[in-house]
Amino acid sequence: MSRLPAVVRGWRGLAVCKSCILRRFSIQPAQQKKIPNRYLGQPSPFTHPHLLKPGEVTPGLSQVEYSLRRHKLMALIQKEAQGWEGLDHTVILLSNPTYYMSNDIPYVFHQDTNFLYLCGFQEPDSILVLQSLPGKALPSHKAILFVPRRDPSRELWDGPRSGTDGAVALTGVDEAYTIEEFGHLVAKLKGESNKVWYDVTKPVHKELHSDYMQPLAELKARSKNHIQSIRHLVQNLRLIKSPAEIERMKIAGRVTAEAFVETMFARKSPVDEAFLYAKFEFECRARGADILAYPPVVAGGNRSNTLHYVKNNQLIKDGELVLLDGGCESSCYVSDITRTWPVNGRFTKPQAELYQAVLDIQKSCLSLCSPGVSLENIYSLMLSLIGQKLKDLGILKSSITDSHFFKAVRRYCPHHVGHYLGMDVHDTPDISRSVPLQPGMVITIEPGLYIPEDDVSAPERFRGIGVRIEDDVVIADDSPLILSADCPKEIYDIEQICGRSS
Ligand SMILES: [Mn+2]
Repeated sequence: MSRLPAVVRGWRGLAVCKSCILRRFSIQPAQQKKIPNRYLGQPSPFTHPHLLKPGEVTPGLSQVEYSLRRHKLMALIQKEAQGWEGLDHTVILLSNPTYYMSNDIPYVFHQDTNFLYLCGFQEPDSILVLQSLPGKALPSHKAILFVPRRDPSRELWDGPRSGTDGAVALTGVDEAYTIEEFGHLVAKLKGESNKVWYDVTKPVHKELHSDYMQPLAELKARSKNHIQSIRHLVQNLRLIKSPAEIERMKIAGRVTAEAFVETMFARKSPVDEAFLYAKFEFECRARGADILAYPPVVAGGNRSNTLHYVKNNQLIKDGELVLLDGGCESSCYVSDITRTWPVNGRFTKPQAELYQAVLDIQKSCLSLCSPGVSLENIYSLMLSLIGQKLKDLGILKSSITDSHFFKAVRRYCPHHVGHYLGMDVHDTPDISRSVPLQPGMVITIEPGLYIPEDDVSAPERFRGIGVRIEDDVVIADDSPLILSADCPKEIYDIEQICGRSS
């Protein structure tokens, strides 16, 4: 707190920063409540000082940052709510439940990212409520968490819970109650003067939804004051990353890039895809990643032409390429990188030709990553470039007519050039790819060429080869920042690494 500029006391225990340019949003929580001297349901600066600094809710992200996010959301609601003056606004977000692998055996818990984005609370079966204040204009609001109550008999099995005091002290929300008390709040929201913002169509916690929110939604649907979705507003905020978020994404990118280098170097052919999978995961986690961000694709030979190949259980033969599409999650932010390399350390001539073609296209696409250009724009460029390369390589006839051109190109690259990246791999999925890129957006650029072995129309020497090269890119005013820059992709560099004897 001491690093922050001078503050004056503001409304409701929040302090208003006088000197900040973003004065409208420049708030910071009141004096931080003391974190209980015990283990909470997630790392705290007290129990995990190697992960969190004082004032941080999750590694690298402070209570101030989370508070700012909530205020920005309420400011967006203020804009959307014009014409409904006089209503009280309540935002409700559910956490994820615990999912079970089999009877009594839970999967590792992973929090819903919209919920996490707005409060950083990492326990299941919780609810975040943002409530406008009577007589005060938005974005003024109160942030409340409903959390699992402390229960020694459950904590014996599942580990400590934060409880209401821990939740408030750790996250900096204004108030916390046990989840059983949520019903009292719902009862107050039934009135016509209450506007509720909640995702009825995609509830993330089925039980909490059917117990509390479904009946409320049905009641509201019969009135003129329907429940309004909140998802698109949260995604609009999540689309532009803050400097602190970019720092987390740099870590995820660097960790993954290093894991790729280790995996390329690890073992020569013949090698089991499962070994490379395990090696990649080990190297990510050994560097502090929490989990892999998704089941990686580790595809040798022709299997790289199956875009979502995740069985990863075949032997890769000498002379084959392996395509590894993998990423990790580190402190709530993910990476998503793809590299393709020869398991024996040497590209064959056709492999090198196809690889170089994809690399050239990928670099052209990267050079377009600047404000004002959209992912759709880059996709169009990618399709044209792929078409030209396919002609140069003799895979497409140069006489192909325009009407068949893009259909043929899409056969050899059926996926888009990229997607938004952040807390989720396919981040902010409801945001159109036609939106002009802005500084702070993070995207992937991942052109590929896939020539299945049974494609008799392609020259025989290319059949069974699939190549994708994927980098993670932060859009900036000047040149873009490549988060995966430490991951080699030039043929020479890859052969140097893969060709070294381990
Ligand atoms: Mn991707």
